[in-house]
Amino acid sequence: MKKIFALLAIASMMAVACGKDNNDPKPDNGEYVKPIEIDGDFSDWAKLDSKKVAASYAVSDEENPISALTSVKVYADAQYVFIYFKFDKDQIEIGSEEVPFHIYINGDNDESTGGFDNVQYKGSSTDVMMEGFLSDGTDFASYDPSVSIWVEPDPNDKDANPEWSWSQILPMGSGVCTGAGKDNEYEIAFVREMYPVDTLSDEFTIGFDIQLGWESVGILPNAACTADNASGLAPMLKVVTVK
Ligand SMILES: [Ca+2]
Ligand SMILES: [Ca+2]
Repeated sequence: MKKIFALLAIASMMAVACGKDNNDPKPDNGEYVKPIEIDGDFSDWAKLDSKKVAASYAVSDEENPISALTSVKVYADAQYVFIYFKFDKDQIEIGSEEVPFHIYINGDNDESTGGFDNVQYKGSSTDVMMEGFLSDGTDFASYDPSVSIWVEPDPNDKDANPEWSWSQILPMGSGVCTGAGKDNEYEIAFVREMYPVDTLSDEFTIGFDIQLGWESVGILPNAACTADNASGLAPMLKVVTVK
């Protein structure tokens, strides 16, 4: 009996110790603890339950030459959408120019709303697009993008671009996101409450691109370029909110 108590005591001590190391976003007192700090230290990502993190990895650059974005991870909780990505340092020089980065969100998980379908992602039904910079031209900058919603292009308007038809809701610098980078990695926290159309669904899909000179040089998710899919389009990444 004594032995059992001793084992139970050790087990409970271990549970306490594990709990402390676990970076648990829901401590016992119910207070919200941000699971990811936007500080350019990416070790906090390793502490998340990988089953709850959506991830996408680029196909090889032989399969798809738009290859500057190599991997992305997304973790969404009730307050934030956290994004982590890695880029190819040989293609992206943070210190030499401004580096645009876009986030595309099908925030209602509804294929009948939004647009940008089959432009960069298969059937994306994108409702919201964020456009900002990772670099100010000399160093990493905090990503604080403008936010736009998709508007159906007017078929009677000769100047309308059916592939790029956005209406800006928030200007750059509104505080919708914060970001920090180091070497070839970057992390972003997007304030969920600032999503501009209704509320962001618990399940949504998302895609990303990194640009140079306003041309996409990396897109995720992506797929191999084939005869049937010359542009190497893939569906956007599905994210399920952790509650
Ligand atoms: Ca961090
Ligand atoms: Ca949609």
